[in-house]
Amino acid sequence: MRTDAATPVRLEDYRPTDYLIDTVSLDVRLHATATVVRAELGIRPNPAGVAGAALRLDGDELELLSITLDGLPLAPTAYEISATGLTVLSPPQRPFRLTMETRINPTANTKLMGLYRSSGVYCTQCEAEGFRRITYFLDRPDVMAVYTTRIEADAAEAPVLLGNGDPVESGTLPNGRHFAVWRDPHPKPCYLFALVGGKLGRIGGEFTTMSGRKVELGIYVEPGKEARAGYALDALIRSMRWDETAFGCEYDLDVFNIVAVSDFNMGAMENKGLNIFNDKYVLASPETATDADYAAIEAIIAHEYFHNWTGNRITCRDWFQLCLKEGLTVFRDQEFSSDERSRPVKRIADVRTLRAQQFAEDSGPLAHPVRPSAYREINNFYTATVYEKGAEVIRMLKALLGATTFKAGMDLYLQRCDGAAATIEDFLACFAQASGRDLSQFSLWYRQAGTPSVAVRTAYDAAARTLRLDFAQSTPPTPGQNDKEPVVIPIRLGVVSPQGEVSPLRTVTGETLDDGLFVLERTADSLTLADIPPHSVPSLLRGFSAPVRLEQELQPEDLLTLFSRDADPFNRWQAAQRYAMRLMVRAVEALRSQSAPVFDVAFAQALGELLLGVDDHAFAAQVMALPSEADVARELGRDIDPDAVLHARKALRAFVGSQIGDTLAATYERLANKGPYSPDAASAGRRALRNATLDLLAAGDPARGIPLAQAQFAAADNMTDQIGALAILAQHPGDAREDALEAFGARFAGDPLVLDKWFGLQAAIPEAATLDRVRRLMSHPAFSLANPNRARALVGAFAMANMSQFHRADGAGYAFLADIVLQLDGANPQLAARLLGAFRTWRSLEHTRRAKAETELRRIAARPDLSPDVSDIVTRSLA
Ligand code: B3K
Ligand code: ZN
Repeated sequence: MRTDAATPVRLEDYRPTDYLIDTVSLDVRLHATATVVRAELGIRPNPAGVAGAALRLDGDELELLSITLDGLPLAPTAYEISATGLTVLSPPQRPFRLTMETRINPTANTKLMGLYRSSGVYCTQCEAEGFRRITYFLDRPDVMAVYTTRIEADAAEAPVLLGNGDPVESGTLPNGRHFAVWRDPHPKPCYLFALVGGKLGRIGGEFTTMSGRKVELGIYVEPGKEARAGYALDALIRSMRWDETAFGCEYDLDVFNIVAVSDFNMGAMENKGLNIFNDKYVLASPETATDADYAAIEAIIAHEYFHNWTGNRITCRDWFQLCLKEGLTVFRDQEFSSDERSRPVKRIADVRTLRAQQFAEDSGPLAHPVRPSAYREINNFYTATVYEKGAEVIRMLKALLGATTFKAGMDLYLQRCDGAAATIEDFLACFAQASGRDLSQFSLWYRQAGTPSVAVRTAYDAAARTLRLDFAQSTPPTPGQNDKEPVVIPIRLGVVSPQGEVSPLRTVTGETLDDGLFVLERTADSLTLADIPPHSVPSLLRGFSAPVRLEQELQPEDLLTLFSRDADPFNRWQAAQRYAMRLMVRAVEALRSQSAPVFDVAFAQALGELLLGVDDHAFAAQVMALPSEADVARELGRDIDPDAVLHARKALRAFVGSQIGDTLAATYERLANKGPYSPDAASAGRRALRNATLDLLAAGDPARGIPLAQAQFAAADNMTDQIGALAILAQHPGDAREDALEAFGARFAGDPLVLDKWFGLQAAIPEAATLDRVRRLMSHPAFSLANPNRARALVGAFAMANMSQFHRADGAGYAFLADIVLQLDGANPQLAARLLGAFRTWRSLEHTRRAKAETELRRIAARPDLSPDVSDIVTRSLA
């Protein structure tokens, strides 16, 4: 079916279903190619629907074997089947039982939606619309039912059988088969359904909830990898405790299971009581996982667990409300990681991601509001905008209302909407009630796409000692939204004087700025502060208090003041980044006019001074990581020449590395490992800074840095140090690099998750030979395009983490990706559409590349029978 002509689903067209499904009883007889699913649905007319309407159930790639209504076979004239569903033409207008048997083929399911097999393990993925690939159903989140699942399988093939909820029965059957019955008492939408069957190893734990309920915890992994699941279990227990303390949310079943599988389209899935994870976000050991992996495991384990309240108990009325669960749950997992680790460092890392992913999305053809108003393929809306910007909107709400009122609003939401399929309006109403405020202008953040800019002009009156700040906001047009309204922007600010922080901040009219918060609501507004000493510098948007671009003219000396003295760590980091950005943008301009870039010694010295007095290693590591090529490209905005950006950044790194080489080398020595590896935040911070100093040292003085990297690579007892050294070596062509790559590839030949790092690192080498290297690696025995982790590690890294090579001037990078997308589309459209997203910035490139990118996008668009996923992305990209 061609779907580019299909009518989009629109938020404004929402209406309740004509029927409700209250109970679902499933009997799934697992078989590799012919699984039979018997579904008994307890259905009744919905009082809110149209009386007497036909009952249209969704279905996809199902083979119907039988259908009965209240136990009697349904006449062939009483129903119709199509490629997208089954319609019972005139269902009874009273409660009734519809029983259907369908046959499905899990082995042929390469889309990884519905029931499929991953390395022989049967597993499911139903969000957003996968349940219709298991049985005919009202596959939408506002239909909530109580599920009982009986799973039957060959006992040798699938000794472990898991379902949602609590186990109620199990037993053996003739012919080597066995069964298990699971019951989930909590009504849920079908996207939260899950089952697993396979040979799996288990580690277990126990958790006692705040009201004394004992919960049995299990983490299931590939047999033999149990020891690598310990950190995930620890993170789960900490998450459960934290959610009770921070949000009062208690777990509500006797069992909580997590299963790790190796073929998964995303990170993980919050199925009720049975989370299914990409094994990349469960398995960790010092030798195979980096500190960043440990942090990601902690965050994702927490995220999926937190969904139990924000997502599962309170679910979404329709998929337009996706941010209701995702934005809020990202906010919650970010808070958790901030409490478990360093809050400022977590904030810096999150803002880096937000800018890299969401700002990039928001400024291109795929821009959409946090709550979109129409979609052709919902799977394409699991985006940085829905997730990350969605979390920023919650954070702003907290900033505007204050922590206490925000808590009251959350409590009201968790109590009032519990058990409901809710909307953003329901959510905001709780905060409006708790605060007594009108949140209608605030709600614009959900409807209006695009990243607002806030331009600031400052004027100091030396005689009056006043500082006037003039703010003006504007949001650029985005697809379908040309005219923008002003949004509510919380700007946290301070003033850094030569004597230190000006506190408290007072306006000329005598008001104190509570918490240093200024709220910009109109297109333009101003603020005049009293008693400001001369040579003070305003520190704006502290902690990145709103997801906006700040345009503030700051001179190098102002940036140095903020960098060395700002009380807000985020803005200290931001000042250094801004300084580096200024230097790189000038370098790009210099390269454009064929002159050599000139840098500023003061900047390098400031970084050196930070290292001399450093106590927060993780923070310093964030400072040393200069803005990425993509950051620079976004700053330039248009007519981007990725080669110039690459060279400008290389040149600045080489300059800094050579200016402060001795300090870098001394810091590297001082931070050497003592004692065995531990993934805790402080140790991870030390390793991060040590690797960052070596990286800059090697950039400035390869003769000094490369041997150190080689030694570190050879001696490393943990993956962070090993891959850190390898990443440095990879930047420098030559034998040292090739030898290390070969040694690493041989050492981890049997460990696909580790090889992913190796694939990714090679795909990101910014050299013309990389595309051929990537092509070669595609025929490596460990590579398979069918596995999403492998595809993302190699092809994804090339397209998204190697700006200069994906955007090669000859267009070969674009052609390569387009071929892969077309090749993958038939098998796994979700993955194909994700990879295609790499084109999202194509319009901001210089004209030759722009034309080449367009040619490839048009080639994809012209292909008949594209999946809805790819068709949607390519159409919007070209619009
Ligand atoms: N809710 C899932 C994502 C499902 C994606 C479907 N295409 C994981 C998460 O956000 O927690
Ligand atoms: Zn989520």
